[in-house]
Amino acid sequence: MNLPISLCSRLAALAVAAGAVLCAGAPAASAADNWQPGQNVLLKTNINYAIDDDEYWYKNRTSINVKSNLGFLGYNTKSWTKKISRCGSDEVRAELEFLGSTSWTQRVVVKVRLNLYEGASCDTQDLDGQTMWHTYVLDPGQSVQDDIEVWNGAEGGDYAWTGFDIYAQKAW
Ligand SMILES: [Ca+2]
Ligand SMILES: [Ca+2]
Repeated sequence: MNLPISLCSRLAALAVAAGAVLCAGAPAASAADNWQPGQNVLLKTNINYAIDDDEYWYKNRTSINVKSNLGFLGYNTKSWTKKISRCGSDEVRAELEFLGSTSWTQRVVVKVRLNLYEGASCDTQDLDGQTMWHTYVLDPGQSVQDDIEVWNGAEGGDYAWTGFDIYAQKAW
């Protein structure tokens, strides 16, 4: 007997609800195929900070560029966190927080959020602002650019902006 729709289409329709389509011919992540066991990816970043310390009569802006290696990811290193912070006007600290991991499909997953601390000094632990996590998925060799901003949600008009890129350099 002939089915009105193919078995594949039926499976696909069912799978949509589960968030996956399993039929042959579906697009696959091919760029990650060359990431072999024992190979690592070195994540690098280039960050531009703009940090505003809101004083009574004026805003004092500090602009800083930071280039840094975030760490390796691969078959042996599955995850890490790294925080890179800079201070403006001796009392407002913008901290870009990175959470890197290797997915089960061997892709690089980087989550980024921006934290703003403001207090009596650059060492203050008074967290006055925090963004949601921004998630980026990369294959080896790929990069991404974005920017994130955060306000002091507790007091005053302090503000921080970061524009950054993240590069998943093949370490092989
Ligand atoms: Ca201030
Ligand atoms: Ca504060």
